[in-house]
Amino acid sequence: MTLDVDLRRRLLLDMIRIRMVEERIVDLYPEQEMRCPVHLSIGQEAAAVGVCSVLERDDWVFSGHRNHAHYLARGGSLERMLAELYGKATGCTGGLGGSMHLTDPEAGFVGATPIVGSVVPIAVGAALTAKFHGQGRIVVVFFGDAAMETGLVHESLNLAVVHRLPVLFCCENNLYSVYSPLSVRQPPHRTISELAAGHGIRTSAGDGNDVEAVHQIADEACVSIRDGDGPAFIELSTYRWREHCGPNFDNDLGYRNAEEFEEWRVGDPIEVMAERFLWSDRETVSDGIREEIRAAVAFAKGSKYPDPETIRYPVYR
Ligand SMILES: Cc1ncc(C[n+]2csc(CCOP(=O)(O)OP(=O)(O)O)c2C)c(N)n1
Ligand SMILES: [Mg+2]
Repeated sequence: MTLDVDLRRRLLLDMIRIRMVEERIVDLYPEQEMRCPVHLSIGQEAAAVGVCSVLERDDWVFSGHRNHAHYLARGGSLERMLAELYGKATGCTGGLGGSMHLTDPEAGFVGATPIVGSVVPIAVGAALTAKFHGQGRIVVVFFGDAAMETGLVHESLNLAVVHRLPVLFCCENNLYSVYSPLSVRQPPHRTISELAAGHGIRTSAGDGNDVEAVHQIADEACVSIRDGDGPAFIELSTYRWREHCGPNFDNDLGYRNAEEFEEWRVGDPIEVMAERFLWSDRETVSDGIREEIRAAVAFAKGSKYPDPETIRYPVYR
């Protein structure tokens, strides 16, 4: 099925915008004004954009430590995201959370938690609420391949299947948990989607760097969830370009080789899509995004730090 031309353009632009935001974070990080760790999604934009493109306004999205792309693809405020990274009171979490705790409930991005796998049961709880209220809302939760090695993700999958909850589990398989490849963590003859399928959940897998393929896989899964058929699981293959945490490249560390990196770099989700899509205004569009980012950085840098008194509010209020 060929997607509508306006949709294809939007998918491409959303990926470019996310890439440009994160590359700006790369430039600014050495100034040491963003004092939180950052886990960049550069190279993984298609998964976030493709999945979020099938969602309705009322749906809820959750994520983990690598959540910038999900937040932006869902329509979270860029100004408030950058202010959060700068630890400012205008940040989306009041400057108290940093990069790994973004939230924009108005946009339908409920939140993110950085303990591996920990957000998954929270999302399943939200799906139970959504089912209880019966308004047709579905919940989407993004997590990495390593989360599939935590017990609570399997408990969550089981519970979601038993109660036929309206939740889409999106596993972004980028092959690594920090420096450990899947090959030292999981048996070679068993894929992540097979592992999920063992729970009796509707499961599919696809090229997570092909935004149109992601859109279609996610769309089919969400249609099934909205039809009341219970939860679904999708495994999206992708690759992180930068170091696990931080703005640099770390290929010199030797945990992955140059050939593997180059293979994935050539499969850049943005360039793959840009080649399929003839357009003449890439420069103009990029200039507009650059200006949006410039204004958001100025907003973030110009905002005040939170009053130290507020640090107790989220705990004791
Ligand atoms: C329970 C727990 N153990 C260890 C960590 C440290 N840690 C942070 S991210 C990460 C790897 C996560 O890998 P994956 O889930 O595949 O996501 P990716 O970073 O590849 O996007 C680890 C081990 C943690 N945050 N939580
Ligand atoms: Mg991973």
